[in-house]
Amino acid sequence: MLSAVEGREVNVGAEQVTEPIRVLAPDGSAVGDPDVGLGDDDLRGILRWMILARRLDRECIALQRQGELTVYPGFEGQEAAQVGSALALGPDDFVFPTFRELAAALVRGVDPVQYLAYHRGTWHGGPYDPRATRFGPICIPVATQIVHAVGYAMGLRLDGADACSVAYFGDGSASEGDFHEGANMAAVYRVPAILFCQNNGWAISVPTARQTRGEIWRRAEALGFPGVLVDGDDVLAVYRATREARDRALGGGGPTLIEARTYRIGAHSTADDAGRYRGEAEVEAARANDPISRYRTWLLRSGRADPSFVATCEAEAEERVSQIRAGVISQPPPPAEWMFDWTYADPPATLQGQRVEALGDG
Ligand SMILES: Cc1ncc(C[n+]2csc(CCOP(=O)(O)OP(=O)(O)O)c2C)c(N)n1
Ligand SMILES: [Mg+2]
Repeated sequence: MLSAVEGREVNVGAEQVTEPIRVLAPDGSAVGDPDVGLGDDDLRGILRWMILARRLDRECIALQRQGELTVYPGFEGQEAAQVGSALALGPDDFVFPTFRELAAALVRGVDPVQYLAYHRGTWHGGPYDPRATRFGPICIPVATQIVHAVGYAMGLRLDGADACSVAYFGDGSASEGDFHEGANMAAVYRVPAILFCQNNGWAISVPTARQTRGEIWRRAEALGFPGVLVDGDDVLAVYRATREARDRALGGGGPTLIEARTYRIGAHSTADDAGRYRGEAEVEAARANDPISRYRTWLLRSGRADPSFVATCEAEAEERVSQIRAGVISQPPPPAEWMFDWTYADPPATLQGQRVEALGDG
């Protein structure tokens, strides 16, 4: 039976209507047990991470507008989903991200300057060492990282390792064959994997309601493993759901599908104009549901932090982000000959011609 981990069901049908599991209501009041097994220092640390993540995200958008990054996919509004899930992992767990998990990367200890080399176009693919922080390369082809995460988890199981893998993906990615194939393999081989879907309601301009008729978290039951629906803007609920999924994975209980329902305030990326397909009213509603204010309100009201702590976090974020900014803009462009290197052992004549034209060196 999956009932212990299901969301509270209020209606089932074509609409996405199940009430997600929640610890904190949008106004910051506790509606579930806020004891997720963390001490006060760690609870304050969650806010520190979310404030830093948002500050960095906004800086990245500014950097792109200033011509310092080529394109950048923002995540404002998704800080709780990313920070809460990443903090629930152990050091040996391996994360397989999409292209939007900069907040999770920060938590894992990835150097943001190296990470952003990808978006600056100074390196392609693996600007950081995935083994150092156990955070895989930025993955652009949607849903392919799910297959990688499941394969990695099969390896973990064969090795008898005390770790799990996590695949992040979006609601749109859940329509890809890779999701279905990966999720089924994860179930059949009972691998220690967490399939973590951030459902922001949109896949670029396609709303979730036109993407799928059912609810994503429910698909797990059909494949024979637990699915959980969690409020993705409630960092404590996300942390708890991910922790439980991890405990299950490490205990031999196999995979878990987590659907974290959230909303992204900004456009799909700096190359997108969301005003062409979504109304301002839903964005305003999401602003009122902000994950950082929700958590900050709870921390302050419960006496675990005071306003000076919040001010310190903001000042620290400002300082760290200005260092990151300096690191990013000091990266020189890569040598122009890289455009021609490493693709062909014997470059065709057309490419040779272009090389001579660009570099003058044949
Ligand atoms: C295989 C593949 N098809 C299409 C694209 C183009 N594309 C990039 S992001 C995206 C939508 C992804 O939506 P979702 O999974 O909900 O993630 P979100 O962008 O909302 O975080 C698409 C179709 C791609 N990157 N890879
Ligand atoms: Mg989406």
